[in-house]
Amino acid sequence: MAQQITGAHLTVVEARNLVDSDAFGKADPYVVCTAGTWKKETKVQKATGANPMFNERFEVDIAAEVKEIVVEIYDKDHFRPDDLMGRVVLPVHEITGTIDRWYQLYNKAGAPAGELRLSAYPKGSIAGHIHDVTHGFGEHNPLGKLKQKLHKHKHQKADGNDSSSSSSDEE
Ligand SMILES: [Ca+2]
Repeated sequence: MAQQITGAHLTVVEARNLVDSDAFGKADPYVVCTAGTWKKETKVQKATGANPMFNERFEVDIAAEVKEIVVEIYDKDHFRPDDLMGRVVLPVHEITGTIDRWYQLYNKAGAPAGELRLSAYPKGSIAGHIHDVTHGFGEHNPLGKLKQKLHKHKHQKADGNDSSSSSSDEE
């Protein structure tokens, strides 16, 4: 049997069709990635509701006994525990080359709860690195930042919200 990879570059790209259950306006989604004792989370995308853009990349350490990366989206809440919006499990053995696709999310009850786009490739893979650069992923990539800006702008327009300043804190 092939040796398991010891690490991966994982980009949390964006989510769509999340079930927005925020009690006060739109949901404030953030993503938590766990692989055994390794754990990282994205920034909170405040009041972005059902279709947040994250575009954050992590270097995941994958210990020999770890067989899956658990990816969960939560809605940040200030006065009660954060709600789980959706969850997907990415088997480590599927990260053999470059993956870039939409994953079905499920809620606590096991019902479909929107989709999450993830991109991943094994640590040390050249093909994956080229993919990342050409697609503008990664926090240090200016193209990635620009994409995020354009996405935000588009959504503000669609919502009829033309205020360009930082949104008010509604939590
Ligand atoms: Ca919230």
